[in-house]
Amino acid sequence: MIQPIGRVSIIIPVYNEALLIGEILRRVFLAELVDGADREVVVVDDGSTDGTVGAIQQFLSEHPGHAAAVKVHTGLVNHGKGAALRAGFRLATGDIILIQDGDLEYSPTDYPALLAPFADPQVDVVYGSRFYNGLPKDMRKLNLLANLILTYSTRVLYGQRISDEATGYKVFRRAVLGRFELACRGFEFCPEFTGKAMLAGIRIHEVPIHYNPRGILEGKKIRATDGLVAIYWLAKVKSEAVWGDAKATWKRRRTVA
Ligand SMILES: Nc1nc2c(ncn2[C@@H]2O[C@H](COP(=O)(O)OP(=O)(O)O)[C@@H](O)[C@H]2O)c(=O)[nH]1
Ligand SMILES: [Mg+2]
Repeated sequence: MIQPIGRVSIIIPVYNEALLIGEILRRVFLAELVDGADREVVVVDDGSTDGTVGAIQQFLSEHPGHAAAVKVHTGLVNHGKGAALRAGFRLATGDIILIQDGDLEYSPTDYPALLAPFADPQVDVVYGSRFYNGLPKDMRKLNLLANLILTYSTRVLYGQRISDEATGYKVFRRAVLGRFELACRGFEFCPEFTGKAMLAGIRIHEVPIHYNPRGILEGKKIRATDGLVAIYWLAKVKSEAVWGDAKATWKRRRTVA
């Protein structure tokens, strides 16, 4: 059975992206989706100091036709990418949530490929994989290593073979958010979401995507320490589940005895 896709909520977390946010918004609106789908764009800024909010307003005044499809959430205090995403999810009304980073590392021309699998009602989560067809060009060695370790740790801890755990392109049915709670504030959104989705028995589908890496000088905020925090979160989510199961079994035994 083929299921039509309704609204796609594109969530864009931005922190100090004044130079790029206008261009990414332009690309987001230019991009094709899939037949029958329409888009809603939710931009979440928390405490940017470089004029990002002004750049968003400028885009909207130059493209009044898009304004009705854009929600802008701003906060004065910086809480991190995870907190921004969770704020965005609360504002989203679409059937499908698509996370779009506010830089130019990921290309909205991949939307049709990312959305097509949802025609199958069995598919709940799709990741765009940077490693599907081998190693991406120009990724820094340390980044590459961190990504490979994270993906390998996911396989070992959760038993599901995916090729790119930390990808920015994570797309899922909004209903998935009702199946587990998220507590992340920073970059640990990725391991928390992956771990909890896998524990909920959800199979993560992957499609190949394009990737154009940027460096710290170009505004990248993630650091090597975030890779360590991500591995910690993969292990934490898993161990909390194992511990929770053990406690439940112990309680059941005590009630029976
Ligand atoms: N709202 C918000 N967005 C953030 C924060 N940190 C990073 N981002 C955004 O998250 C996206 C990914 O950040 P980036 O540094 O490129 O990390 P990477 O692509 O995961 O390596 C970009 O759009 C950033 O602007 C934050 O503290 N708050
Ligand atoms: Mg990025």
